[in-house]
Amino acid sequence: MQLEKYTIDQHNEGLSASHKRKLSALTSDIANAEAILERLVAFQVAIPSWALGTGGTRFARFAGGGEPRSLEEKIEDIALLHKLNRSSGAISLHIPWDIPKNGAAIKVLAAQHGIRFDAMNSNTFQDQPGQPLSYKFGSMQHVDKAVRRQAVEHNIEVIEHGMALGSESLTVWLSDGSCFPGQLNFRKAFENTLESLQEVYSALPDAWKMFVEYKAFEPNFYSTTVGDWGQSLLYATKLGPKAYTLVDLGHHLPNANIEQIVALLLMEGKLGGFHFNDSKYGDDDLTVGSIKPYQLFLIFNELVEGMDARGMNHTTDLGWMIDASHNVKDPLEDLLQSVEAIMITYAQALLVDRAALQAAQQNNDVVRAQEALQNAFRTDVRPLVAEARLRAGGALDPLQIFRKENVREHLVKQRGLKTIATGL
Ligand code: PSV
Ligand code: MN
Ligand code: MN
Repeated sequence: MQLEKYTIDQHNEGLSASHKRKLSALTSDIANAEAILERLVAFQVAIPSWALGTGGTRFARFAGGGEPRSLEEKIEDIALLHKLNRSSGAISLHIPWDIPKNGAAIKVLAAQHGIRFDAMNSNTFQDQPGQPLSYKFGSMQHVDKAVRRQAVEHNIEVIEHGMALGSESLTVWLSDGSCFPGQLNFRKAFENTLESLQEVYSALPDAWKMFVEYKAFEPNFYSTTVGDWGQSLLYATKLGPKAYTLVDLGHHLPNANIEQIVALLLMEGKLGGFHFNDSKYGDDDLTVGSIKPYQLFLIFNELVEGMDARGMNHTTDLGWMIDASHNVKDPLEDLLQSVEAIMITYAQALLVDRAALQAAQQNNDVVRAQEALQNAFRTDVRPLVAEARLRAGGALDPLQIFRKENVREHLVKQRGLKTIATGL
């Protein structure tokens, strides 16, 4: 579906007066508004190829209409998001859910829409049709070297697909672990996994990074072989300078202090990137910022502080990816909400009065420290985020235009009512 530039311009004109009013009320109180705007315009979040269709639970999947039926259509959907918000200029692919049959052509198609390829994801947590050996009892941790070899070879293939697309990172998430005490020798499982990861690491091209994603539980419910940030950091440290930890917000035990994890990984130079989502109970993969927006703010606060302390580039030095997908919303509307939540939170973190916070910390002034954070968190920065979108050529209110232009209805007409997106 084509969304013409003049449609966006018209929409922006309609909202212009009220936007200007809100923006000037907000920026009159902010000293560094222009610097924040510049950073917001530059910031890009990768859309996961598996989030463009309705997700399911283990009980049911209620497919929506007009879902993308191919990788090409997924890229078209992301192009639409990017046209509206100008902050979704990247895609993260899952192999083999979204195998590019012709990598060069896919790369060109994506580039036409200003979309680049962020981390490639391998998949050794499912058996694929025709696969010789099963991952029922793990992949890289497996007691049988032949299974481990198969998992390593798959990862190397994923790297090759990524090279054709211009990606420069590989995310390895392993579901390996055990369901019952005694099932696994923890040390041997770790050593096997490390050896397998080392083999993949040695196949990484020079400019590439490897992200080791951890997860506390599920699908294994007694132990997970990359179960927390400590274990991920251990692997990443042993692997070498191209290996980093990837933080998925839904992968912790309840109430974990994720912002502290982020601060320490950054300090060690070992934070690789993010899978953004939100959760109330476990790995719920809900819309970013929908459940615990203050936690997200505290994470971004550490990110901004830690990246600035290390002189890192906010946009390019970490992998910013969404990993959310669920049952009841239009996936594209949901992704617009997730990206908006990330931009709002990033803007709030940029707004924190760092000097006031540092002074409060130095003087053990707990009340002022809390105020410094909450002043920023309680500021409605939406006009700033909208202004950044406007300056980048996007829409002041992406969701409004999505509904007004009947985007989903057009997609249903084009692709049909009963569509099943590839992937999950
Ligand atoms: C696992 O829960 C995970 O977070 C990993 O990132 C996977 O690649 C993704 O979800 C999709 O299942
Ligand atoms: Mn994830
Ligand atoms: Mn997950």
